[in-house]
Amino acid sequence: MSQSPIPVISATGLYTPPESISNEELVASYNAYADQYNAAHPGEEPLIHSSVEFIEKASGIKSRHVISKAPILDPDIMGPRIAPRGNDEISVMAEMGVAACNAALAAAGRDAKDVDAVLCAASNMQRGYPAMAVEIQAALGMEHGFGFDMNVACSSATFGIQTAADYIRSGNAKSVLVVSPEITSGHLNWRDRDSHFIFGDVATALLIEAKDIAPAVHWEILGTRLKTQFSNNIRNNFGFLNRAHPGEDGVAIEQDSPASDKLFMQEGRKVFKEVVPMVAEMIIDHARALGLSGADLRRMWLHQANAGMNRLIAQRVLGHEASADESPTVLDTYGNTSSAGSIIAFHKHNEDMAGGDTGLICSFGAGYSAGTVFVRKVA
Ligand code: CO8
Repeated sequence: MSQSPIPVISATGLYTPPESISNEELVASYNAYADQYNAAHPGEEPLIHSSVEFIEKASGIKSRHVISKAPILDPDIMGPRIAPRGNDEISVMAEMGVAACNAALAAAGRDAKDVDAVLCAASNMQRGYPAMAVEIQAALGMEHGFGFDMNVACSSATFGIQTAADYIRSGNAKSVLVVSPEITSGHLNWRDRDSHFIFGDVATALLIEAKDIAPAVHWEILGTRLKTQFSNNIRNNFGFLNRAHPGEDGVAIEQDSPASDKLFMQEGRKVFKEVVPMVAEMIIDHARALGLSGADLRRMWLHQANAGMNRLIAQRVLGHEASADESPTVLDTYGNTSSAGSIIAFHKHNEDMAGGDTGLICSFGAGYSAGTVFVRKVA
């Protein structure tokens, strides 16, 4: 009986927007807004200032990249402003995705014409249709195959990896791009003190291929596992039915209006408490099923939401406090980039590993959703 093809990660790609906002800049902007608001609303409960010290201590984030810096920092706007593009121009989200895909293709020495599928896996799509993935497929110059969008919030990329790996195993594709353009700045409420510091923009791409066509240096996918468990603790209520609600036009969303539930909102403390044990247990169970333990893991590329969550999860899995080498962070300069976070960590921190080293890519977030991808380097 012939064996099914083995899926591997052939290469990764990263697009980082050039502009970045430091905590100092972010807090100065929020505090100016709070002062303006308080002056305009005497007698109301005043808005309290945000603080650089709190942000760094609570999250580990020092700065974040964004695609439109000045309007985000303008207290009268506090959101990205992106010039509209015509239907014949590439969309912003596809453009970022294409940059990341091209970087992954170049790293693998693969021609886009030999790619069979594009999965655009991200927390927010710029539009409903045509699918972002199909636009990216065309912009890459692919001449065959298919693309579709998928959204599992912070776990979109790992869900994409398993989907791509299944296509490889079944013989439905030999070369698949999983691309995660995350424009989180568009859906973050920059006027919400509890969450205004969390997110950043970026795009990542993974090239998942059959081992027999992969470059000499690649990462064998030992196993993938996915989990979802419904929770309202991370949510936004933005959607195409908003305009069906009386009194709302579903388009303009003021960040301090009642419609701000159409932007990102969360019960951060509950998320922290519920997700840490869920993910640690999932990693340990999956490792055991693969005949692995924490001691076999050379490195964990964890979802980048919060440094404290990662510290606790890594400790439970490894049995000791993880070093920066065992569980690298990119939170300090990228913030939470949703599905892209663990992929940025993998992209930036894998070259020093040796053939035979084993690692774990792991995501967790809204849904709740979580994904584990165990990989072994072949070099
Ligand atoms: N500055 C100063 N003080 C502050 C600030 C601030 N900015 N914000 C809150 N505080 C104060 C609070 O008022 C509170 O004060 P008091 O004790 O007097 O009441 C105190 O600080 C503590 O507040 P919290 O309990 O909220 O603070 P925590 O220590 O819990 O830290 C975190 C907050 C960092 C949010 C933490 O709870 C956390 O990381 N939780 C998990 C978050 C997480 O991982 N979420 C995942 C969401 S991402 C995802 O799934 C993808 C969604 C799709 C992307 C959408 C794009 C927008």
